[in-house]
Amino acid sequence: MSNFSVEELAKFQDVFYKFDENDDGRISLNEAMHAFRLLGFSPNVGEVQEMFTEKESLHKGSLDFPQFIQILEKNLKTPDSTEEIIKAFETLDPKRSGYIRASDIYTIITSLGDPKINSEEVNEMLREADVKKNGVINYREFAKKLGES
Ligand SMILES: [Ca+2]
Repeated sequence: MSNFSVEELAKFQDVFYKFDENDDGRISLNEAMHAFRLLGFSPNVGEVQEMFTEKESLHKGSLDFPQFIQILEKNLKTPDSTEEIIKAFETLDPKRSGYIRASDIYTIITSLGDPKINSEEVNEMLREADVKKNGVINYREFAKKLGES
């Protein structure tokens, strides 16, 4: 049903239900926007609203968990800023050292599914970015380079 791992889904669920204060399994547009930001996603309001109208649900003006996930998935596929890419890298760098393994960067970039970048190009960029040739990359620099490409 989704491209997310079990761990990610558990985290999303956690946040979703945290915002669902009255426990009816649905959150409002405002709550949803807060939840997205908390999770490091930044869909625009229009896009989220579109989801509401598309669904024509009985519960206009609120999202259930599957809809919430659908919006996250859409945004995963179209990262719109360097900041978002950096956030994705940071999840693998809990100590905020600024460096992660090239192989992890590769996994993240290819899972973002950006059609503009193919895996060959990612490999090439990683080789260039690995200045110390130790398989570890300064991911902020790398994200900036990606944004420029
Ligand atoms: Ca609710």
